[in-house]
Amino acid sequence: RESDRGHGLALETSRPETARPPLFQVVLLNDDFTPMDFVIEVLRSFFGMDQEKAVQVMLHVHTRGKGVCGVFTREVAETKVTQVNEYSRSHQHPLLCTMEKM
Ligand code: TYC
Repeated sequence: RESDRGHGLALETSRPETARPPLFQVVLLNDDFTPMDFVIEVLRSFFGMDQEKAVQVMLHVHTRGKGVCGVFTREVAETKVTQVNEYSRSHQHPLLCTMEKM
């Protein structure tokens, strides 16, 4: 944001400003039914986590109610949310994924 970077005069005349796209957290929600192993599989396959990280994030969601799977630009975040929700539904699990603007 302009206010984060200064007024753009004098000290920064030679550095062109580069726009940063808005970022979105992709968030996994807890539920009482989805098996822990299925959530771990989702975190590994859609978000590239190793086993240890996936267990850590799954347990965070299980105990705290929700948790961040990753931070992406809008289109990538929307694609992740759709793919995870369709995958969960196709396996008859109620697991839900959403996105939140940062
Ligand atoms: N609460 C689920 C259980 O006890 C596990 C779970 C974790 C479900 C994370 C969803 O996003 C989730 N089987």
